[in-house]
Amino acid sequence: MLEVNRGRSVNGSIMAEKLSVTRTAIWKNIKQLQDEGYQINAVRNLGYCLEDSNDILSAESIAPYLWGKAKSFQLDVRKTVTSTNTLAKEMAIAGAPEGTVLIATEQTKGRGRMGRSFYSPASTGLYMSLILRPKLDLNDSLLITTSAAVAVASAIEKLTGNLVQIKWVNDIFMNGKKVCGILTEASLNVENGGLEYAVVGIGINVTTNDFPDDIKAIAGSIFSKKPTDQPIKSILAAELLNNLSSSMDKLTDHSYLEEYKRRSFLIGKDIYVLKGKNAYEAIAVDIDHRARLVEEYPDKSREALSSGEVSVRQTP
Ligand code: BTX
Repeated sequence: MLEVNRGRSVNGSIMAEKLSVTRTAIWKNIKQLQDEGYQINAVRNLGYCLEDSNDILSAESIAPYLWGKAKSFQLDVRKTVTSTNTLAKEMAIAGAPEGTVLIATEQTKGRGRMGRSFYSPASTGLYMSLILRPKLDLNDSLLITTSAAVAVASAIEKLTGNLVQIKWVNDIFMNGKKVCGILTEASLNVENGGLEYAVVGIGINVTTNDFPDDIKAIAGSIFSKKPTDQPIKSILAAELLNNLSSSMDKLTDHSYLEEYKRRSFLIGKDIYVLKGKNAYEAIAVDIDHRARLVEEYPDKSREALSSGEVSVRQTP
C-alpha cells in the first residue's frame, strides 16, 4: 500500500481495516520497516508516507515501473545472497519457469566469467538474474548475452543520459569505465542439442564509489551519487526487465545486432586476442550475424570468435 502511494500518506486506520489487523499492529510493522531502513514519515492525522527517495528494492517497489510482458515476471527480491546466478540456476533446475527473476542488494560470492569474481557490495549496486527457457541451439547462445547487453546499455543510457558502450562480449562501459558485467550460464539438453534453460546475470554498479584496489582503475558507477528524488534502483531494475522481455522475444531475428554494433567500442580498434597464455595482434573489424567478433590478423586472415577474451591495444 505504501509503495503504491509513494509520496502520499496512507491512513493507518484504513490500512488496518484493509488488512484486518489492529492499528497497533500497523504501527509495529511500520516501526519494523523503519528499522530496516525504509524512509516512512508518520504524519499526525494523515497516516504514513513512504518517501519518494526511499530506494530499498522489493518486488513492490519495482512493479509500478514494469510494462508489457515484464509485468508477469516472478520477482524474488532478497537482501544478501551468495550469487544470484548460482541460486537462479538451482531454481531453474527445480523447474522455475521462464521469467523468474532473482534480485539481490548484496552478493557475497558474485561471479564473473571463467572463475573470476564480481564485486557486489551492499545497497550501491543492482544484482539480478533472469531465467529463460529459449528455443535456441547451443551455437546461438551468444545471442542471449549480446541481446542482454543491448537491453542493459539502453536502460542505463535512458536513466543517466550518458553514452553507454559495449565491449564484446559482455562488458558495459560508461565514461571509459566498466559499470556492468553480464554472465550468461546455460544448461544443454543433450537429447535435442537445445538449451534446457539459460540464466542471464547482470551486475550494475549504481552508486558504488569505493572499489577495491585491484579494480579501482577500471570500474565505475552509473551515478556518482544517489539521485535523491526517486527510487533509482527500482526504476533501473524495471527498465532492464522491460527491455529484456522485449529483446528476448526477438533473439533469432538478429535485429538488435545493429544496435550492438553501433554501441561496440571494439570495432575498428587494434586489439589483442588472448588465447591461453598468448596474445595475438589483430584489428576488430565486425560483429557477425551470430554475434561473433570478427578480427583480422596482420596476414589479412580473418577469424570469428564466439568466446574468449580480447583487450584493446594502446597505441603509443
Ligand atoms: P567478467 O569475468 O567479464 O569480469 C570480471 C572482472 O571484472 C573481474 O576479474 C574484475 O577485474 C572486474 N570486476 C569485478 N567486479 C567488478 C565490478 N563491480 N565492476 C567492474 N568491474 C569489476 C563479468 O565477468 C560478469 C559479471 C556478472 C555479475 C552478475 S551480478 C548478478 C549475477 N550473479 C553473479 O554471481 N554474477 C552475475
